[in-house]
Amino acid sequence: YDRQDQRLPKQRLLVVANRLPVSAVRQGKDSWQLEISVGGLVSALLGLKEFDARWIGWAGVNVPDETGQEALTKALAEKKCIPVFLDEDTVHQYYNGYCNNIIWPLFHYLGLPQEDRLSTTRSFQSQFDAYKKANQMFANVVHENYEEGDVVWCHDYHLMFLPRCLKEKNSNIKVGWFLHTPFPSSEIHRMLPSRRDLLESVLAADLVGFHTYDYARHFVSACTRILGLEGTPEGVENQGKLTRVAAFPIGIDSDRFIRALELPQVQDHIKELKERFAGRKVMLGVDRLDMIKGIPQKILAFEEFLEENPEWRDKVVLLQIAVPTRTDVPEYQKLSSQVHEIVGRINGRFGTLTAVPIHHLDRSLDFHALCALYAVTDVALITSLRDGMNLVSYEFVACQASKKGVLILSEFAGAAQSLGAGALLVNPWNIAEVAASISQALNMPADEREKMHQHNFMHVTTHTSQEWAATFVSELNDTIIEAQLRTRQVPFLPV
Ligand code: ADQ
Repeated sequence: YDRQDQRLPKQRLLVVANRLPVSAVRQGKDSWQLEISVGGLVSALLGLKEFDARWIGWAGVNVPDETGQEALTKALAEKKCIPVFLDEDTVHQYYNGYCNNIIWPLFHYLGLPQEDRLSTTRSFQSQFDAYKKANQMFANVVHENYEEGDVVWCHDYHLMFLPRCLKEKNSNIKVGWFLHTPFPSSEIHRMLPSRRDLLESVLAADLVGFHTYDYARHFVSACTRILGLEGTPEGVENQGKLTRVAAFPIGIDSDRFIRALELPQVQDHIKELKERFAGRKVMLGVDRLDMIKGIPQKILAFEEFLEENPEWRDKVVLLQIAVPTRTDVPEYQKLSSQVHEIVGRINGRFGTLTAVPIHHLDRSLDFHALCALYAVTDVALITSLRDGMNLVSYEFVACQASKKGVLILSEFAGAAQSLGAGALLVNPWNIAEVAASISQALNMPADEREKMHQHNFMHVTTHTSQEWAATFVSELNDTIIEAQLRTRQVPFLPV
């Protein structure tokens, strides 16, 4: 397949992810309103001009009736999206259960649920069954839409079973799988009751990708130790088949952020924010409200900083924007109350009649408001306890061309590997160390800030989401060519 030849039709790419990049709201019996949400993955794929990409995934709504399903399928087709319809019980057991309550915390080193061992063990099995069933439903939709020559790119921990489901029915399908979270040490992965099944299923893919070299290494050693397979510098060998394993660090569409800063409404917003916080340094945290983001630890470190540096108390403000997610899960409700309580205590302690040290917002900001906030920030504070990559750090850097603020970044975020040399790296569990870094960041001389910013800006603007997606898909294509060469190798070898 020669992708350079303009006369050939574009190669089709089927992107399979748990959620479609669309929010669907039912307007009537057979009418739907759709809105595309432009996240990192969507803009990455928009940049892949040489492929004809379509999405397969769940639309995030329960549509039990056939009329509704038909209408939604038709509406989504215009956006090149193909829905997988999951019923409520499957969503509960597969998505809330196995994905978010088991794999997500475990892959972020937060352990497995352990309230009641026996009932947990039983529910593990039923949730794992639902997980496999859901993955099979995704596979069915892929098979229905697959055309020879298509490349299938599966995303994330929700779909670890998918490569196997796809290959079982058609071994010629070219399958890649990419994990957006960390892949933990094999010592952590081996706690999972379904540890073998998941590894074997992922290995059915032709190419397996992670954000960092460390995650790739953990995956290979899990395959070596748990499955007894051979790891090679290229990947994992399993019964004569090589699954390529490599690191593909994601990026952002940096131009989209840089261009947004020029817009009049963003400029107005920047002006307002500057006036609002005149005379104070602005520190910023932007996270989904999730235990992995280390929000309580971050706020406690800020409190320690204020305690030890009274001269800064009325000269700095921390804006923490935490969009709530998974609000029906009790642990997330607990986290929300905990954060509110700490913020209230600190504001009560250090606030005055006219100003408080922490502004905490429980909501999402629109893209332009977010860009303006990034642009006026002096210090970004990212203290994830674990994070696959962390795109907020990249977005902050992209918006800092004039301010050249400081990035304080957790060493447990994947981004520490790419932006580490241009950031103050911290262990988020070490509150005193984070507090000291806040002080260092606020007092950093301009030339040092400039040097660190340049390093990061160069990285963020050259390692973009488009480049990430293009590299992954091109490597997936090469893998396939190599696999074909291997099968043909013997007859073609000169004697
Ligand atoms: P997330 O855990 O969601 O992604 P992150 O990479 O930081 O984490 O991306 C969050 C996105 O949501 C950013 O684009 C950010 O702008 C946006 N966002 C967060 N809070 C917001 C708010 N309050 N208002 C508006 N927008 C907000 C997962 C992994 C990461 C990995 C990505 C991509 O957990 O580690 O980097 O996938 O692979």
